[in-house]
Amino acid sequence: SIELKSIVEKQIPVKQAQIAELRKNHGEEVLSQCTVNMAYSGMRGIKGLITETSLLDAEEGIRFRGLTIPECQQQLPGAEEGGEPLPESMLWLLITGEVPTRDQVRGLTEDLHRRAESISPDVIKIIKNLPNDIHPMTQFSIGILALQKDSKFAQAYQDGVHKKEYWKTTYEDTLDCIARIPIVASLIYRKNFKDGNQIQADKSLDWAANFAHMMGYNKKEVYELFRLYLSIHTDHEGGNVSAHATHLVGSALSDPYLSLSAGMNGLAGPLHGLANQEVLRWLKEIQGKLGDKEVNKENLTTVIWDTLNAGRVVPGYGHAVLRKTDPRYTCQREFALKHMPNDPLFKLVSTLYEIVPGILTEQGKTKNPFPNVDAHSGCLLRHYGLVEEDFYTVMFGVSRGLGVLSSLLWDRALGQPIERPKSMTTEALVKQFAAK
Ligand code: CMX
Repeated sequence: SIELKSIVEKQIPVKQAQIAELRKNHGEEVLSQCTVNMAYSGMRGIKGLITETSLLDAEEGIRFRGLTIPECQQQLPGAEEGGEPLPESMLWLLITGEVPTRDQVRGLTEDLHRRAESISPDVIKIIKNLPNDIHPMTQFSIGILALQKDSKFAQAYQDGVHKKEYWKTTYEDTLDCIARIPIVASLIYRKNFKDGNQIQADKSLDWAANFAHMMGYNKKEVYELFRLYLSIHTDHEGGNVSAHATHLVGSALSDPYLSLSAGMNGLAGPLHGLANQEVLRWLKEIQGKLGDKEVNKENLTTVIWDTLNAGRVVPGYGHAVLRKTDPRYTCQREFALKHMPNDPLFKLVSTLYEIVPGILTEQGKTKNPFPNVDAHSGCLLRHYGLVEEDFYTVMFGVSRGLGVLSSLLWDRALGQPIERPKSMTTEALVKQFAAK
């Protein structure tokens, strides 16, 4: 929307001045140190990235522009009275740091509908022709790359645009991309798992509800679930694989489509976003093993130890930064308690929640024995008939696009440089410490 763009335009010089002041006064101060162990441990704990949209606290969980998930649920405009926030509200918050009014959100929804309309027919053709034995996440990444030919940033760069103007076409690409990825995703869904016919957008619906509609789901409760799901998966600060990959690739001035596609390839890994698919597979495996037997703590304990003793991880548990139950898990649990308390799969997920942390603690390896976002999402989707777990990470990806592209917009607005950390060889380190 024109309003959103003009707010960003006003915010940019303020933020630039704030950063200039910070760097002038504290530019040479140490933010964190990097030990040899850290270099060998996936850079865990090194503070070396700037991401403006959200911040993760190990105990408390994520804050989107300073707001916790319950605060977002209270403050961000939704579609239903007392209902879940609209992802458009979240997008506005992520980009501007401000809670939007209902009118502002309505304007943004309309803007997204308009932008979605002009999706290139070639993209639809490319997706329709993709073989179904390509994983939906790979198809999604290909779909985003197919959208790239309409990148306004790439065109502007070719035309010799001034650095100071980069953010303007990044903004256009960001909103175009967010408007169009639900079409790409729903088309993959319809083609892979349904009759293959594309369902046209319903412009009377908000972005999330319309996505559900284009996939073929039209219950009010599903709309609410999509609004919640697509709001809470947006952002998780900058160091996670999908956010970092998007930022890294974007730092080479690859346009938002190329950058997001890179992020999605990272999200497709089983230790990151694919964990939601893995959780559902694992839950079904448990159900298969237990057969008609009643689910109880004793027999589940055996199954969990079997998983660990087979050298596998318990999917949906643990986190690189969090040290408590993920609030994204908690709000999904609350949704289940409100809408589907007697669902058998929810009961299984709940019982696991009671015992997995104790078992992981007893095993003594995991730094965080508590559940993350992926432990719960599949059971909610399955309840409403969305049983195709291979598709779950695509839904995560559609949501993650909102966060990582908002960040990328600010990367360009603030003139962040190409990312290029220094790497070492083991040989060089051995030599460096040999004299000590
Ligand atoms: N089950 C079994 N073992 C686990 C575990 C789990 N859920 N979580 C961590 N561990 C193990 C690690 O594999 C590691 O073992 P090794 O020492 O043998 O290598 C050890 O505990 C220490 O790991 P950590 O420091 O606690 O965790 P990391 O920061 O290295 O990894 C994560 C974090 C999420 C990859 C890890 O907890 C994991 O594999 N979890 C299961 C997969 C999952 O749910 N991923 C989704 C995360 C959320 C998201 O990005 O979507």
